[in-house]
Amino acid sequence: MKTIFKSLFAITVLSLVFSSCGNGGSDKKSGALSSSAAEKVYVAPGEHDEFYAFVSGGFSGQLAVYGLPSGRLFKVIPVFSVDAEKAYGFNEETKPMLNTSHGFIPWDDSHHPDISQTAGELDGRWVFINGNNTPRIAKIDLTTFETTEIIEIPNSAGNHSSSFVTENTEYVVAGTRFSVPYPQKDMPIAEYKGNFKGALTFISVDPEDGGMDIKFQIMMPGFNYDLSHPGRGKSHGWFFFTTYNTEEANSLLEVNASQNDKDFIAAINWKKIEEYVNNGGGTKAPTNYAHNVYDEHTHTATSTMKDEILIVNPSDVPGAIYFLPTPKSPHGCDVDPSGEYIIGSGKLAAELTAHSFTKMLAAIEGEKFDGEAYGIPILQYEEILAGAVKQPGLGPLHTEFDGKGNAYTTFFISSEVVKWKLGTWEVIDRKPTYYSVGHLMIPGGNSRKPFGKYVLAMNKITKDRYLPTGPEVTQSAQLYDITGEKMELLLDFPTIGEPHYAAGIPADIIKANSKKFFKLEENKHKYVTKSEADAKVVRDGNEVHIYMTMIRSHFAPDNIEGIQVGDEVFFHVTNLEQDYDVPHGISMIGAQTSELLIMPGQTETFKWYPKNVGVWPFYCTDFCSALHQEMQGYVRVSPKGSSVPITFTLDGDAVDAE
Ligand code: K7E
Ligand code: CUA
Repeated sequence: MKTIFKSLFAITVLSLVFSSCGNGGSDKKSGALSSSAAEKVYVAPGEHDEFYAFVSGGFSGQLAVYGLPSGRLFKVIPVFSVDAEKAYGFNEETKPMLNTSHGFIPWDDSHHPDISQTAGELDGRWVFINGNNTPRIAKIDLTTFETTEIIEIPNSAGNHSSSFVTENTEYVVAGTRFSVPYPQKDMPIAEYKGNFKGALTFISVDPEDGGMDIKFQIMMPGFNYDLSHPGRGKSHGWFFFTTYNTEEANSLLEVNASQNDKDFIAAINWKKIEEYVNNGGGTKAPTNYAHNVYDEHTHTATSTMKDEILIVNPSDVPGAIYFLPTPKSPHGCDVDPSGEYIIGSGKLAAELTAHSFTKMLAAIEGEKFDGEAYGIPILQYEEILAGAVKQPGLGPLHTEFDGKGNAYTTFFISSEVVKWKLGTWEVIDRKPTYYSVGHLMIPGGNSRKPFGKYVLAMNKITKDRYLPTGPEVTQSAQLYDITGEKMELLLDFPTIGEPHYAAGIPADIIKANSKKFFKLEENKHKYVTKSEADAKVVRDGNEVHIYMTMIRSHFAPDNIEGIQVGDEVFFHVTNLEQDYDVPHGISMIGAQTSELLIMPGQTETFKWYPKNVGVWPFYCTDFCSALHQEMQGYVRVSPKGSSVPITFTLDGDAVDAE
């Protein structure tokens, strides 16, 4: 987004962009903090943070887990991108997680994590996140902190107005940023207008196991659908999506998509559409998308291709979809905890617009329409407007809420967080960010019950804030105390990739459920080895399967002979430990994968193609005990067709393969 905004605003507010990006000097000195700020973020050795923050990795495709208020990084959870540290996408078990209708896609751009809710409050079961580029939604299990499901979104392109949950996690919702031909076909791009479609996808979530399934997809007019949020409380049952490019331009959008004085927020009565669909409504259409599920007991993912989807056209369900005119290419779309106010952040607008849900319903009832777009009624702006925050800053992007009647909005161009009051629309405070802030996050700020103690601002530019690291410098988060009338900057900390959005939650909701290890007796992996006595090596043509175990501080088997150049060697490795925090790793010289990092009770597999005759070592990659350096083994590789039989050593004794 950095690029988009730079070019977008360069036209009109070049000087502001530069002054806001800052270059040290007085701005930097204003960052000097009182010692009380240091105390507020200091988490003593051995103490735990009060909150988890799940911060998206943006172009890293991952999700990083930090503690707040300390800003300490605990884990990077691999989601849409392969991760050599954890073997995600490298071992045979997780490769299916990255399967799509375009084949194996080892990367994506992850933007918006959202934590599951029950009755509008965070329940800490799962966190969902979108992959923008090859449209996908992932689910991370918050007992294991592992990605356990990825569903591809067909008919979508630039899956950006995603992935936000309704207040009982009935649905996780995904909207397309780019409209595309539907169905996809070879056609002139110049014929975009009126012919492309924007798909909004409602993915049901099983309340028991969290299983995702595309329930229906609404084929909207060919606008860009930028961000979205569910209604909550009184507006539960509705979903709101910002749109831009209602001009339906297909070239030089920075000019051509900034023509209309107002674009729209699309208000979708999903309950009404759900009812329609449950009664047999909608049209089944052929499609092709991947649904990938990781099973914690087999420790293995499977990928299933789906070939059908239920399509709903807006005209099929009259009275379910309306357009709320909203000034100037709105980006963020945020709903306050009461569900009454729908905030649209017009990137080019002088004020911040708040629509009233109550007035929206009245306007629908009274048919206060101002024409229509592709058959969808446009409500009269004045009839639905709750109020506007006047001259709040430049380039508003995103808003969060503290649950005490205040809202906090980020301003990309003027690089600040502005606190304002819901209902009176007055600005209460503003604090600079360093620099060019995108999203901000208050733990639970996306639910009916925010925990309004801190706000975390996520910044795009950090020049001069940290030690230089060549042309690429880190992006950054900044933590503010929001317990008082005025915000107080407490902390800067660097982030992984580009942090777009984040989701925060009190640690107490999650930490008691955090899994400590996998039970070996529950391990149903196809190639599990549950004891050293069962370890073996089996040749099947040119495939060799090594059933291996690991425990402090040895592998079984450790020496293996009878492998030949040209074999396809599978290492199926089970960690026999049944204790917290005792992973072992394994790496093999010349293997074209990463190492594997295997948790206690877990089995993982990698393939090795021996190319050269000789005796080749493997070793444990995780310093697991005082004798970690002794945790090693050898594979003897003979020429193709050699008569050396398969043998291996178990517990120091040579064993012949049966
Ligand atoms: Cu504003 Cu992708 Cu939510 Cu980035 S988006 S900032
Ligand atoms: Cu096992 Cu080091």
